[in-house]
Amino acid sequence: MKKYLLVPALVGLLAMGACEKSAKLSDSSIIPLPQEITNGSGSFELTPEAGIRLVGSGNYLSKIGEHLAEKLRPATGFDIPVSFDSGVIILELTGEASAEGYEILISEEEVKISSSGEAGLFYGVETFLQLFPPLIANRSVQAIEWEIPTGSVKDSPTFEYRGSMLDVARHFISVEDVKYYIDQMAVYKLNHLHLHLTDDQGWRIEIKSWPKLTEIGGSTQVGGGKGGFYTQEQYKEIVAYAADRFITIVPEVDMPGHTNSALASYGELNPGVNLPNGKLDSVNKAPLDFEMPLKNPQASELYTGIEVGWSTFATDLELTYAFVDSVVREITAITPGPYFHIGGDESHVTEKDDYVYFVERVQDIVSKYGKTSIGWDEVATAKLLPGNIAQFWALEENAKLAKDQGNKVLMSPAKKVYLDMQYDSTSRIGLHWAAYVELDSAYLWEPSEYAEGITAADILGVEAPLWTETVTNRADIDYLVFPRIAAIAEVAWTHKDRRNWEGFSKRIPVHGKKWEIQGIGFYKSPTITW
Ligand code: TNX
Repeated sequence: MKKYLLVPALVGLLAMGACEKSAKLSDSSIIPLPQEITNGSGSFELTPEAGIRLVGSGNYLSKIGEHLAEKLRPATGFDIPVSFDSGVIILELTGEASAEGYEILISEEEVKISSSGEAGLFYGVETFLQLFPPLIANRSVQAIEWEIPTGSVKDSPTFEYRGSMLDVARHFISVEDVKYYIDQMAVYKLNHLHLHLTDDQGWRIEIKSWPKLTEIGGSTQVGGGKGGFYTQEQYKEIVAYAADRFITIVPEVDMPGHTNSALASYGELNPGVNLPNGKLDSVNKAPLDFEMPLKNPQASELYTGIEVGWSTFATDLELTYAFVDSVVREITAITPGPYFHIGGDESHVTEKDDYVYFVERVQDIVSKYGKTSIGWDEVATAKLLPGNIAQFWALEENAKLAKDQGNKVLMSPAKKVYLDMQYDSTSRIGLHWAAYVELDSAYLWEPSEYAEGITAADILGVEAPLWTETVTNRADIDYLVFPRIAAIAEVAWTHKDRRNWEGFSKRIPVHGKKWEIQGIGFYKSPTITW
């Protein structure tokens, strides 16, 4: 009798053993999916004795080591010292390049993450962190074994620009929440954060030579709340925080349309066709003397609604270009990244010729301050300077115009990557003018096949904007951004031949578990078995 009872128990034990053995590196829920994963046959266990050993030299090397240790310490409860002397987790910087590719080698004894660039090393660390069970995201000690499968990863991004945008103009987003967003972007290897700093409803960046922009223009937001703005010191703090995570800040001043907050602050910039109450007037058509302090003859009223396309700068006044020059000068002086975004969208009340003239002059100003302009796709109706970028969001013919001028396109098709689009008609916030964007839809597209005539060689990268007409707090951000940001990050990073929805849909629930642990209220898309 006993003999027979033993059999099922033995089978059970064997099955458990087999199950542990079969945990393969390639079954890990890494997002974005690495380009190459090779399985080993054992496992590496992180123990209380584990340390991080740095090899090489670079400004950020120690920070990368500390970043990894900080992520591992709370849930494991281990010390995880970071040093140049010893440790079973080796972070090796093999060059000084800005390379984003990396390799991970996991044996039973040690883990080696290497790259010729610090960004690559950082991404290797992010991938490594994703190999641990989701409990690693806990802030308190979890009594489990921290085992990961052996094997190797070889990875590099498909597109060099992988971004997201925060519209901090419609609703102001605090420095703290921007930093939180940067942390989330880093997990998914996004490397550009575009800040939409100005719009009709608010001006969110201190400009010392034009102080009323924030005094008046920064004083409200959609719905009439108190608004807010970043001082230049706070902006620098955001830039530095992002840089530590290999994220470049791309500042945007949207113009000549979407400018009511500036026009409410300095009426001198107002051609008089842009009052929210619909009144027309023709003041300021004559050139003004632009000695400070400025008179304020025709300031428009502050605006807290969500209509678009009704405001414009006076494009025929030299004052306007003196203004733009000061704004670009002050912002570029505190922006180390190569880009300055000039907006250019939905300027429906700017005459076509005036629009083209304006865009060309503003590009020259940006270039004078050593930066490359990015503009929403309409800017391609003007003559773009070499190297400038058109951000495709709506019109394929504009993307084509950019390509035909030899300029690159940044892909932000509203129907796929607009994070403010509702998931479906029941979504509690969001808009739906472009589409309802379910998680599978955000995943199932390929940048190099999306717009007629635009191939991989024409594409700088992919960016997912979060417009904030309906977004008022962090819970709203979480709900619209997660899980779509993970899908879009994979579209931007992982080569199309390696991507498929089935694989993604199996990996994303592990991320859901981590989000839950972190208190991120993500959208539980019904396309996924969470
Ligand atoms: C269009 S996309 C806009 C924004 C709005 C957004 C809302 C673009 C370049 N312009 O002004 O916030 O739609 O989805």
